[in-house]
Amino acid sequence: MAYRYDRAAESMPRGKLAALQLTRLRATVRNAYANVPMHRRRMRELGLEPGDIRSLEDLARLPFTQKTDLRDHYPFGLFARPRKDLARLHASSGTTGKPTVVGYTARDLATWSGLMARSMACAGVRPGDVVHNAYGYGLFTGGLGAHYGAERLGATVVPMSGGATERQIVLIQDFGARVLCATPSYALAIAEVAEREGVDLKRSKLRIGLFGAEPWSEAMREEIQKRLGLRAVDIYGLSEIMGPGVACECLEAQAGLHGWEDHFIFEVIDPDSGRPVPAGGVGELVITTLTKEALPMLRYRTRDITRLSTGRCECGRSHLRIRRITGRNDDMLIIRGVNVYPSQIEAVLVGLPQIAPHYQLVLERKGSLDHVTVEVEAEQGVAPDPAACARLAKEARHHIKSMIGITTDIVVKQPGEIPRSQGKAVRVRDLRPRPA
Ligand code: DLL
Repeated sequence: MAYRYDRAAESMPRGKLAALQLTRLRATVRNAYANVPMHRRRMRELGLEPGDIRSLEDLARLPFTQKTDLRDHYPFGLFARPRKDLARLHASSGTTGKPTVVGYTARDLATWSGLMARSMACAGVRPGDVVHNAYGYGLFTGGLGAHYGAERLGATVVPMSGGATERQIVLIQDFGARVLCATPSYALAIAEVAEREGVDLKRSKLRIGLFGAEPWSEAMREEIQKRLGLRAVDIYGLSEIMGPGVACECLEAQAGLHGWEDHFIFEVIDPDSGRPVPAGGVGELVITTLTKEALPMLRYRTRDITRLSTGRCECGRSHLRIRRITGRNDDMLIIRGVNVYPSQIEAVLVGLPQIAPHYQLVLERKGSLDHVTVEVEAEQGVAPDPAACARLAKEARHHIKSMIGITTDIVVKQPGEIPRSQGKAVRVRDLRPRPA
């Protein structure tokens, strides 16, 4: 039977889980109300007091929290503990304005490494494994999150961070890594550099990849598995809630991310109306923390689009599953009325022969209309002559049109011309004029 990090918690009967959630939700609301003026003010405006939260259904009465709230209370305004009680700060850079700052007490850090260890074990990582950690170290939660989780699990961590790809490939082989932690786009970049150098990582000891921090598709999963010879497992998280390890797929099913319901409550809402969608419906993921001390979050709107399923998983875990995140409702592109996520275009491109899985979407305004150019790369070995490129472009254009319904221009670049990521890939270059 597969190694289980915390059997009692992971297989807890759902009734018991719900009772635990309610106790913890009430404590979280009390903490937020007593210690965070914004939460107290908002609850009072709705005529709510902590004692009004008597059942899990009452959660829906609480106001949402958004990323802008963190920015508006920069840097420490939403913390429920004095600054001197914080053991660590992380921050995520936004595209505009101030970063989002998050803080942890020592107990929060212990909870996080415990959940990361649980996630890793769920993905098939075992005590004693060598874990090659190529998530960026620093203010980004990926590096340190995976690091302490792997240590807590009893694995041996190689704290690589991103970049210096040739060196990563040497150390993966020399240290006998069984596990690779990276963004999916960086995992592909590693595969590509290895192939170029004549190294077959399929013959290394790598067996498991823990990939997350950006949207990716099933097609991308297959591609990475094929090229690195490992099982690619999806892991999810966000700094505002904790960091990586909020949810993780199990190795047994690789079919949706078990969201750790003893520490979080997951809801899916209609992003326009804010109302819950019917069970199993697609919408925006909203998360409430249940055990965070320093930064309790009430109904945080993640902007991530997905759906939940509560059906029993073959691995035996009782916690619900978050289906693959298809994109964010704020990176959703609306192109001539069609809602498009970059990951949909990726899924089409990855399926086309002779096109490498690296791409960028360039958005421009031509007249009053949005115009999309998809820059793709020919695979190694495809003739660089204009006729071959034109053929590939025509094919990609046709498939994007027929599968997604939008008209695009395709520019076929030569291998290596699309910038490679060492962390989260930049998929969209938006050159449209900003509204005044
Ligand atoms: O990306 C935490 C993380 C690190 C997760 C390493 C997994 C692995 P942030 O930088 O705050 O935190 O970005 C959070 O990244 O709201 C999603 O939009 C996206 N994201 C994270 N994991 C996934 C995933 C980290 N598995 C934002 N699939 C989230 C799709 C993901 N998108």
